[in-house]
Amino acid sequence: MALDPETFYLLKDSVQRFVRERLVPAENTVEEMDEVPSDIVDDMKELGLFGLSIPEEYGGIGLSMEQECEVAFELGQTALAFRSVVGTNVGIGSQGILMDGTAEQKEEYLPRIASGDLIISFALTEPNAGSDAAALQTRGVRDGEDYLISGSKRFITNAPRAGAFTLMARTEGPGAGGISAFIVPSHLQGITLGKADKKMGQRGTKTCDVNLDNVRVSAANIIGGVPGKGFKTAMKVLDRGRLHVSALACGMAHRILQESIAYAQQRKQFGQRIGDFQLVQAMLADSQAEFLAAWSMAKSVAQRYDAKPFGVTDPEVSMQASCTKLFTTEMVGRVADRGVQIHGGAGYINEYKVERFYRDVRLLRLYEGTSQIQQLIIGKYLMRQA
Ligand code: COS
Repeated sequence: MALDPETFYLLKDSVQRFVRERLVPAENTVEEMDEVPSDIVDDMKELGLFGLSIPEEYGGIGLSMEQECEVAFELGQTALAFRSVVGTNVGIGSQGILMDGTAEQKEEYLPRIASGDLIISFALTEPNAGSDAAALQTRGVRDGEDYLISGSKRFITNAPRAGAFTLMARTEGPGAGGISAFIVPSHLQGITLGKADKKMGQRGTKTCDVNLDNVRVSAANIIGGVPGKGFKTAMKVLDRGRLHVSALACGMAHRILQESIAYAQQRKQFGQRIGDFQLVQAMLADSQAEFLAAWSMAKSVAQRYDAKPFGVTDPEVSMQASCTKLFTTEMVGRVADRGVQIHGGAGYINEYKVERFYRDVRLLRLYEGTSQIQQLIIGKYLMRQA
């Protein structure tokens, strides 16, 4: 699946213009209001951003992983809250249905996800199951043609906006093989949302707990119709999500670098521009070199992801996706840190964008698998290969 190069070029051009002319000027509003303005969300729908990764037959744009990364890179160059509005529809919310769902599930849900009329969240994490996702405790107990689902999900991105959840629950017993993935409409009786999380950064993104108390969900809502496959679906979704997050990290690194260069060009100390000092140039150079390495890596691994059959796991590609998530998100942390350093005291002041971006990028090393989880996946693969 991929968009033809000419149409993709036009799409990318529109996204670049949208970021420059609509999103960057609204960054302060998002920070102050802790909300993405609804007219911007409408424009995102119009541009097709909710359906980037969904095939054309279901009303999406049908980008390849590499093309999706290129768009994520552009969206990464502004407040990450904008991307978060479409993020779960493009990635972790929809992809399980696309990869493993039945024909009926795809037809029922994907068109509305692609248009943005239905916001879908991914509900895996729980209070007692974060990195150890296979230990999740939310239960689905069979009751005739339905399951009764009870438990708590934590830090669920877009939950306050969601019309449905791709939700993992234990139906078959202990361990990874006991988990099933359900499509759970958010209006069902027994679902309540926790209070909005107050976060370090990424203001304008919406996360909260999702509590389920005997929520009656039809067995027909198990993704793919077969119980016990949910953990693998979740892992496949995360492989893809990790590449998307990598591209986002690279986009943000590029933006922070541009902010740092601009500041180094205009700020004068000791009678000259600080950018003329070699110690400042060294920081810029390190950031540029690391950004280039990271972005080259992300594009290259995305190409490898595209080269395998869709929805089929290649453990080598999964390992490479983890390498990419690890490297790119750690990289943007260093670039943001240097960005603040180059700005000096001004970098600690909220008026300058690097202060905000420094806080925003911290999350990239945590969600969709911490850096340590990526290391474990890589290490385990290497040991198994040997
Ligand atoms: N694609 C498909 N299947 C996968 C897979 C992948 N990328 N990774 C693992 N699996 C399969 C394994 O093959 C195994 O199947 P079998 O039992 O048939 O062999 C099963 O899933 C269990 O795998 P494993 O034994 O490796 O599971 P672990 O419990 O050891 O943990 C980690 C795996 C730690 C990698 C997983 O729990 C993880 O990714 N944790 C982080 C969760 C996360 O990213 N959360 C972020 C919040 S969601 S935004």
